[in-house]
Amino acid sequence: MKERIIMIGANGQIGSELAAALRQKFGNENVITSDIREPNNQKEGEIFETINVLDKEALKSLFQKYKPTQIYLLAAMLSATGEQYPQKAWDLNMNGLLHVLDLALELGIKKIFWPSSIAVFGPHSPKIDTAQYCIMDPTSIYGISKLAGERLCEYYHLRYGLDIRSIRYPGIISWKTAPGGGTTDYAVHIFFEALKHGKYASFLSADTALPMLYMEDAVRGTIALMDAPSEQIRIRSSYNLAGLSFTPAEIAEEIKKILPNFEMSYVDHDPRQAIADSWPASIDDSSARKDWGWKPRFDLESMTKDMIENLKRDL
Ligand code: AKB
Repeated sequence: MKERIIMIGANGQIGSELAAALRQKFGNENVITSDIREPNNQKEGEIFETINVLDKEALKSLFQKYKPTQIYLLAAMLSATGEQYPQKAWDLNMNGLLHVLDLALELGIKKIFWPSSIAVFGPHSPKIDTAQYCIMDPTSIYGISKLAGERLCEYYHLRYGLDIRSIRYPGIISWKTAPGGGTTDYAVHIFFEALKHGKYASFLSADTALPMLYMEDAVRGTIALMDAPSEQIRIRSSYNLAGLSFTPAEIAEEIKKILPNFEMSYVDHDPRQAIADSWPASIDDSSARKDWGWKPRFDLESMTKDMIENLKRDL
């Protein structure tokens, strides 16, 4: 079957690179990107539509116009910004998802990708190699909305047969588009600052380990999940996915191997520390490996090298 994709929230960190990979795979005419803001780097031949996911009628018109077979819903408010605007975060993250799920049912769109996050875990979840199924007591509004979203996704699959697929993304590290409003953002900012100013003040403490994933792995993993035969997708809430895991002190050491003059310092009392402290340090992704063959390619050393090489050329 010929696929046609609509991506919502396509201008963000993951959307911009995922959309490029999907356009390569399916062709420009079959990938429609959308966001609440115009993109600043649209290329000739690419189709973009401005849309607010909270405007259900506009969303319906968009779906009726392009008749997609797949929706990627990436519009969301992340953890740190969510703590500043909890009601807005809940509204965007929940109602955006509900609009897409309901319209998918109404218009017969079968396949949906929706990202969850390691933020679904909380202080009582195991910290190391956090399992797919365990205690989940998220304390951030973002994590609470993602956990509720996971339950909705599974419900719409079980009750209505929607082919929904999801990944619990860890922090995503990338050099093309910066992240915005997350707790894991330091792991991207550190590279930009190391190359521009030779130093970085981390808002997380030296020993705060968090799960992370390099963008190339994230894009490859997302497309592999969406390509897998439906019967292989045994988890319809969201899959744990691991790449690498490190602390600010460890990444600083790795950067110093390439940029020996790099200086790292730490800022006290940042509100993002409490969010990070409630999250896992590492993730067990054996279900994703077993069900649809997930395997990351980048470790701390190769990711650091690739980031610095690309940013050096780009900055
Ligand atoms: C965030 O830090 O909020 C995100 C996430 C882990 O989902 N990067």
